[in-house]
Amino acid sequence: MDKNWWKESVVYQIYPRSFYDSDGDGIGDIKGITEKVDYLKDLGVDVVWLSPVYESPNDDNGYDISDYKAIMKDFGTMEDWEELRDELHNRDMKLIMDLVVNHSSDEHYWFQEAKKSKNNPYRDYYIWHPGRNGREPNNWKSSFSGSAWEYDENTNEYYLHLFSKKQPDLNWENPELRREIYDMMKWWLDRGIDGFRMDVINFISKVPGLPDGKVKEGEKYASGSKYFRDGPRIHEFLQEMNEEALDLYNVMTVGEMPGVGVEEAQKYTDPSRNELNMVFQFEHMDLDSGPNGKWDLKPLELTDLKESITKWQVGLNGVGWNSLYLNNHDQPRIVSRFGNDKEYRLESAKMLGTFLHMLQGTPYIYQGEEIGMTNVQFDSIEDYEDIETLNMYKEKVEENGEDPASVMESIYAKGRDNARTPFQWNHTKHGGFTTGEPWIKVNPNYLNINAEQAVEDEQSIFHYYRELIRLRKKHPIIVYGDYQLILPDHEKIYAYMRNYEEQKLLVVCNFSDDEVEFKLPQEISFTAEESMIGNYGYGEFPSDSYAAFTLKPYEVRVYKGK
Ligand code: TEU
Repeated sequence: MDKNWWKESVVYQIYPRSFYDSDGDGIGDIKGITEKVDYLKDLGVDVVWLSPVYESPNDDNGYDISDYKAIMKDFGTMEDWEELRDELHNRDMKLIMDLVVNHSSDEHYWFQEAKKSKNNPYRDYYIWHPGRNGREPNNWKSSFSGSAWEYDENTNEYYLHLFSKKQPDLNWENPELRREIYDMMKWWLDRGIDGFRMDVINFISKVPGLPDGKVKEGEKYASGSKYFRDGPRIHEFLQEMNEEALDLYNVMTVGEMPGVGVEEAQKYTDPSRNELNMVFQFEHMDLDSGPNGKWDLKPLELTDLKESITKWQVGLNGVGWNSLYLNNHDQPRIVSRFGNDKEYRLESAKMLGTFLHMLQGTPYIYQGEEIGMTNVQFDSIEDYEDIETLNMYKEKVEENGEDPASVMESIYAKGRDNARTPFQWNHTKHGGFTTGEPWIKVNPNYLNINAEQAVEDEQSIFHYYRELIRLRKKHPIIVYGDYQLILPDHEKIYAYMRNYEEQKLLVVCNFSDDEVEFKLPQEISFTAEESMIGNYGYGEFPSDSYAAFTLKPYEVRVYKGK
């Protein structure tokens, strides 16, 4: 397997709006991030991924871009951005930017022109269609509720928007549009960035004719994903993007790909195909979703997690490369989700971090994960800001007459604002995030859960994550070893081995609130030499008992041996 810097790195995702506000306007900004680069260096991460910082009307917090080459005024200036880049580079950290090119904002110049008339030169940069029997051109739904089409009165046609109506989809069939995107990418690459995270990049190629999807019983619109996910020209477009832009630079790429399967991901990440270094897949994030629409809840079955993770670990081994994540700005906080944020917050956060960082792939940490930030419950829907959450509430409660309390339960468990409450820096007002009024309320638990406390306390999740990152630098087996599941049917313990050259790692994770007996299956040959890390006083495990022991709630142990 080829060695690459991005395989050996740990990436830290920053959602700028919620990270640190340097000027007291209640909104996180770029200068705020620059003030915190030493905190990131101290944690030990190698790469920072910035969620969008471009000019945007903020219908979807920057994922609706109105100018790809300008910095959002709320976040600062291009000089601020250059300073951040330099401060990261001076500390040997890299910077990757979000590339959102499945859609733009409707306030982008291209769309402003496109909607002027049917023969405007920019018209074909977007996807326009006449209506069908006085209704939308097809039955696709938007990810953010309602139809995926919006009627434009002026030209008497509809435009496609897979997300909000302020996020019109770009028409990748148009070669001039593609050229503009590659030029824009080179413009950023020439400014010294180290790569891109590409938003919903497996949605950019749509099946010609945009056929209807199948409407589920009781629903108004259908998922059209069959006709735009991993579409007919996607691989061609990505290869072209490499030839025209990325190949000229030594950078990393990660494509966000809802619904992607492992076979398709093999193609996307096989280096000989020259498409992407890795993808964000969603299978493990969907295991606790029920069948009844958005954020329908279902408890996680550990055996499902094993099956899914194992499929990806084995499927990409030696073929492509995995990204590893349990959190991002769209997902609830993992300690509240697969862990226990009440009785075992520290233990379960450390166990989940170990589980993830010991797998094969590049780990991503989302801001606040390293201090064990949790989900939030605001009493009123008025306190929520996320467009997906607000649209979903409106559709379910106001249009379908569902019980508001049960809709709120879904939002508490799955809503995106769980990840977007301000970073908790210290125990002062608003968690030290801002001296003003924050754009979204701070989680009231900042008094106990904050970075200042975590940095001071040697037993904190923060210090534990530092150690996980340090270990990765020291032991190539963590990066390059292959993966082998053990105890596939156990409902509480997730255990696996890593193998590399003459070495082995044994990783044993208790995913439950109970004490559980672990016994190494007889057919597995392993002799422990040292205990590498653990969350109940590591280093103290008697080395002769590695093959059978009792795990405390959420305990994790990692042994290195032969
Ligand atoms: O997310 C795409 C995506 O997968 C989300 O729609 C996700 O499925 C959903 O939010 C889960 O509740 C990307 C960005 O990460 C997201 O923030 C943007 O809103 C979206 O694309 C549109 O750009």
